[in-house]
Parts: sequence; structure tokens; C-alpha cells
Amino acid sequence: MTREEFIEDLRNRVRESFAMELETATPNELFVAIGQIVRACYAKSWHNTRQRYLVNKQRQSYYFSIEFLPGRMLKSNLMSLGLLDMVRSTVEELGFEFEEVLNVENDMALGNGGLGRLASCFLDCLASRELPGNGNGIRYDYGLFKQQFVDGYQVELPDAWLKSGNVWEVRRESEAVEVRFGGNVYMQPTKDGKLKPVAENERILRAIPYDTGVVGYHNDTVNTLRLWSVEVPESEEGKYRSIEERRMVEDLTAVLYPDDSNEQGRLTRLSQEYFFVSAGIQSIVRYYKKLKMPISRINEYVAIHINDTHPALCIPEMMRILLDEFDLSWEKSWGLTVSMMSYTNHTIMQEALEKWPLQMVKYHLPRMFQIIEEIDRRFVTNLTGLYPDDLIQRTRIIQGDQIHMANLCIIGSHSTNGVAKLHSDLLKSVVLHDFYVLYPERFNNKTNGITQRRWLQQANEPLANLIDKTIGTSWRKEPTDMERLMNYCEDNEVLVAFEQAKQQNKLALAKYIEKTTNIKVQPNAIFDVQIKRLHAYKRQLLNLMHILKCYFDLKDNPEMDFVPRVWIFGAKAAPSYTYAKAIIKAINEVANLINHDPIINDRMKVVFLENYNVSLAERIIPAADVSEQISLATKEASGTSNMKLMSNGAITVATMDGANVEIRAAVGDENIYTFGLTEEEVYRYYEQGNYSAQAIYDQDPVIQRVLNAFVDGTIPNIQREGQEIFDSLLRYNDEFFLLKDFVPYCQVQAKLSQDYLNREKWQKMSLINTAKSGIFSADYTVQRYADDIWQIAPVDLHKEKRN
Ligand code: C3B
Repeated sequence: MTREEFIEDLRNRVRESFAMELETATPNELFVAIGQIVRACYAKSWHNTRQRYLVNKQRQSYYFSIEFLPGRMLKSNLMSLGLLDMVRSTVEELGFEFEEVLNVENDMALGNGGLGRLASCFLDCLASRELPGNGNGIRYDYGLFKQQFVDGYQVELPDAWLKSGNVWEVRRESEAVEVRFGGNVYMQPTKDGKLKPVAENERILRAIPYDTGVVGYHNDTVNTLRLWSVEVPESEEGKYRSIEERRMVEDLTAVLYPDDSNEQGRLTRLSQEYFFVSAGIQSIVRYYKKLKMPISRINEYVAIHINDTHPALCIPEMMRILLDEFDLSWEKSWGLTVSMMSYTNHTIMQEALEKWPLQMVKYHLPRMFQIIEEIDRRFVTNLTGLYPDDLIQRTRIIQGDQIHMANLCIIGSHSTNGVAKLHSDLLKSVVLHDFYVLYPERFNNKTNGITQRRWLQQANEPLANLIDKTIGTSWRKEPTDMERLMNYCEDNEVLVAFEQAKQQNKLALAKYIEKTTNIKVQPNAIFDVQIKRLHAYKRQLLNLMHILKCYFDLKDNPEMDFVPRVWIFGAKAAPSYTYAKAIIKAINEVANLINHDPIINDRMKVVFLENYNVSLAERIIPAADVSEQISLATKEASGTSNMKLMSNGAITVATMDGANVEIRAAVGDENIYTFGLTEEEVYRYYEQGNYSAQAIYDQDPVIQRVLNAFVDGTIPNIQREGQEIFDSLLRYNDEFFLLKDFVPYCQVQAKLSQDYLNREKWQKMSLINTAKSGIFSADYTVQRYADDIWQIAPVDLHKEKRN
């Protein structure tokens, strides 16, 4: 598309869609019109991609995830299509601020955190690698809540992201399916003497797919993210007499559950899970029928991925279709199902491992229940005599009155993977050890990754351009080529240029901070960043304790040398997680105290930015000097912000947890600040039961002063919250061992401050972090999934052209 064609198209669309002239348009109309143009640009490739897969009978993977977190899409689509520079300069020449146009777009925030963002990174990488992989999820009317702070407290506002429409989605009326809930299912003999399930009084809902194109980077591949929305089918209209009754139905896909760990045990959540699973599996099977292949070979064409346990019902749903609709035998159906399914575990936190009450499943999903019961019965029967009874009891799916979804996933799939080496090893040796005994060949590791396209090329253009200038542009397609930056570790000119790029980003963030919070921060201070969901195990509180220590040090000795630092937080707490909310309040109050203390004199600033989401992450990450990855060892399955920050040249302060272990291996001990308990030490405490927070407190006056600050009025306005935090550490013995890790944490922080003064040393560390970050590209991660788990490959485009 030429500049002239673009302007012409833009002019027409603004006129047709808004009855306006381009000259009088605002960024709102411009965003919609450009969005339409972009969509039109990839429409053909999208269609062609689908046709190509169909005609070639391409084996495809389907990534089932209850969360997707793509963020904004205008800039990334423009970049992928190679139109970014032209469109930006044209829009600016027309007299608009391109940034303002981009900011019109609502973040597509259909996820909570790492798990949902990973799913979106994967889709981006699949398309960019020309791999035939699709997403399947829920089109929530409301995404993750919008966070505001009122008097330092988190307040949750609804995220009505669809209010002004969504240019990227296509409603596919003709591909709707029905999903059935409740009723009675009983077995009835057929003429040939078999038993077939018959259902009565089911509640039938209509699932409508909305498809979004996932545009590959500089190629012709556009894959599909399919999100399902609920409606009342026409045939059922009569059943819902009041508007309230109808609402109840439509509420099924209204909201994303704002909690990424605690199972809320809500029927709506279970219904959501079955809804998108059933709709997705049905649409896969319907597509497969178009290939005109026998059903017995479906596993050669379809790979289904279960992202955490939320889509676990994929297994019984596929069984249902093969058994009830295709009349296959149990054995045949089971063989096909297991060979199509694969599962990723994303956490070892017990409370996050889903279990559903048996009665709830039995009542609301009766056919699912029957099938799960039969899977469980056969599992027990087949293993009895071969394995110890207690092992069988521990691994079976139905235990007491609960259905263990992780057990179902492992038993019903051919692959179970963790998301970092340490995490996968813990699955094998501890958390899922019993299953490892049963199925050692099913277990594997796939360390998470990130897409450098969004997190470096798009979010950090100053750095990306500098990398181009230094080593050429090949890293944009082959991220490990960033390793070539290692040749410039001693090149002062390059180091200075990198420092300037960082400085530019810090200035931009400082502006944003001032605009949104009224806090002035110095761009030459250390920008120390902790951005992630607020969870006790992630230990934002440890960070806050260190801040308090620095504050007291300065108060006691105002003349001391102190390297100025700005602590930047971004985090949402689940609305029902009162402890996490107490920590937010405490951070905000400490911020208020320190930021206004004249003795501190701007040497410390604490900034908690509201409403952390993908777009805000894109602002913060390029400007970070320090990346806080300080979860208690064993608790963070992988982490992915650690990779994004590293890639942008931030130095990690890290516990030996999740993928931090692999980051350390990549950059070397001297380019990361590690501290804290190791996995072995943590487990030793668990085994010996001899951790005593009180003993640590009693012996350490600094810890006493820091903790007392929460309850003695030093930190104002946190009577209730301060007490809760204080009690969690002492009365309840500090579940995540903050007190034990506090001293070593402060030590590495002190060292870091000193190192920061040595600009050359720091800049070199920073460069090495970027240089070594290529291996964490999700391009490679999805390639490993594609090779080892899904067995999918790109279509040979050239072969097609030859034919
Ligand atoms: C997260 C984990 O907490 C992270 O360590 C991990 O990097 C990501 O998943 C991606 O694998 N996670 C999450 O966001 N939500 C869950 N329910 C479980 C794990």
C-alpha cells in the first residue's frame, strides 16, 4: 500500500463510517478507520491461510485457554504487516499524534496475568513461524477489572472493553454450535443391543464464535483466535420468560474471573469451562468432517492443548463425541483422545489445582460426569495389581466427593509439561511424582518464552533501532542473533548509546508517572521495577520491607551516600484476596510517606501505577534498570516478566526460582543479583518444620523496626492492614519465608546500588542481559511444542507455488 492509497482509503472510511471529513476527525475515528484498513490488508492472507490448511489437510493445533491477554493490536498488526513506519509518518503529517491514536484502543484484557499473556505470545509466535496453530477461548463482555486507587485502596471498576466495538473480530454466525447443560441422561438399549445415552430436559445454549486474525510477522500467515460468546437459541426463547432469566444465561460469558489462583467454586466458572470446551471441540470435529477422512484418523490431523486445568473437560467432551456421535468403542475413542490431548501445568500452588465437587458436575454436566466416572473406573481397574493401592488412590480422578482436574489431564493426555526446568523437575520429583512413576514418558519441560516483537521491537523502539545499527536486523526474525551484541561489551561508544536509549525510555516513563500520579521522579535514579499480580508468594512485601529499611537508614543518617532510586510497582489483587489488598494499601501509604518527606529529598520515590496491564507493561519495561523477581524458591512456576525485563536490559534481582535459574545460566553469575533460600533449603524447612519467624525477628533489630512500622503508627492509615501484615509474618509464621530472605536481599540491593555508580560496568551488564535474552523468545518455545508435543509444521509455501 502506498502512502497515497492509504490516505485515500482513510479519507473514504472516515467519510463512510462517521460522515466526517478527515480534517475534522479525532483520534477515535482515526483509530477505527485505520483498524478497518489494517483488517482489510490481511483479510486475503487470512482467508488464504485457512484455505491452505484445508486444502493441504494440514495437521493443526488448538490451544484451549480460559484466558488470552493480547493487549492492543493496532501497532502490532501494523508492524507485522510492515506498515508501521508509513502509517505513523502519514498520520503525523496529517497533523495527528500517532500515540494518541494508538491509545484509543482498549486493551483486550481477557486474562489475569502470566498464563493469559503466555497464551497470546504463543499465538503470535505460531503465526510468525507459519505454524498452523489456533487459539480457543471465551469472549468475555468484561475483561479483567480496571484498577483505581482511592485513598490508597484498590477499587475495581468494570472493563467494558467492547463498548465502542471491536474492529478486529469477525462474528461467524454460520459456525455457531449448541452446548447442552443439565437435564437427565440415562442409557437406553438400541436395536443392536448396545446402550446409548439419551438426554432429557437439557438446557441448550448457543455458542457464537468471534474470530480474530493473528497476523504473522512479515509473512502471509494469519491464524485464528476463536472466542465464544453465549446466546439463547431461538428454539429456547420460550423457556426464558423474564428478562432476568435471560440475563442469567447471557451472564455465562459476561465476566472473566479475576482470580488466577483460588478456585472460587462457582458454578458459573464450571459452566464457562464446559461452554468454551464443548463449543471448541465441536467446531474442531465439524471442521474435520470437511476433510472427508474417517473419524478413526482424527488424531493425525488434530492436536489439542489444555492450558492449565481449566479446559480439562476437553478430554471427556472429545470422548462424548467419539462415543455418542460416532459410535466408536470406548477403547478406540480413548486411544484417539489421549493421542490428541496435551496438558501444561502452570503452578504447584495447591489452591490453584482445580477440584470440582462431584455433585455439581453430576447435576450440571451429567454426561461429562458419567464419562469421567468411567475413565476413573478403568484407570483404577487397569492399574490394580500392577501398582500399590495407595498410589492408585492418590492418582485417581475421583477422590471422596471431588473431581481432580489435574489428574484427569495427566491420565487423559500423552504429554504433561512444566514451564521452566526447575518447575518441571519439581513436578516429576514432588508434586506429580506419583504420576511420573506411572507415566515417565509423558513428562517434559517447555520453558516459557516471550515474543520479542511486542516486548522489544514494538515497546522499545530506541533500543531496537540501536540493535539494528549495531548488529543488523536479523535478530528480528532470529532472536538468538542478539548474541552478537556480546562483541560490543567493551565498546564504549556502543555502551554509551545503549545508556542513552535507556535514558530516553526513562524520561518517557517519568513523564507518564508525573502525568498520572503527580509524582516527579529523577530519570537518573535507579528505576527498580516489580510488575506482576499481587500474591503473597511473589513477595512484593519483601520489596516493601527493603524500601522501609532504606528509608530508616536515610532518616537516621540524612547525610549518608545514597544512590537515588525510584521503586515502581504495578499489580492487581484479586478482589476477594484481602491480604493482597492490604499489601497494596501498605505500599501506597509508604509511598505517600516517603515521597513527601523533606529529609528524603527526592532520593527515594515509590510509585504504584494504577491498572497494570499489557499496555502499561509496554511503557514500564523499556525504562527499567532493575527487575525484581523475588518469589520464594519453588513457588513461581516460571515467570515471564523476568524475560521481558531482561530483554530490555534490566538487571534481575532474583531468587533461584522458576526461569530465573535459566536466566542466571544464560547471563552468568556476575550479571544477575541472586539471593535467598534455595529449593532444597525450602523443602528442608517443610520437612523439618523448624522455621521460626519469631526467632529471626527476636534476633534482628532492623527486622524489628521494619515490622513494627506496620503496627506502631510509623506508616500512617494502615491500622487494620498493618496488623494483618504483621500477623502474617509473626503470628502465622511467615508462610513465604520473607524474614529469612530479608538480610541477603538487602545485601544484594546494597551491592547493586554501588555497581550502578560504575556506569561502564552497569551498562555492560545491561548489554549482556539483552544479548543473552534471545533464547527466551517464545518463537523457540512454540517450535519445541510444535516438534515434541503437537507435531505440527508449516506448510511448504514454495511447494504450493510450484504445483
Ligand atoms: C502463571 C505462573 O504463576 C507463572 O509463573 C508462569 O510464568 C505463567 O503462569 C505462565 O506459565 N500462572 C498464572 O498466571 N495463572 C495461573 N492460574 C497459574 C499460573
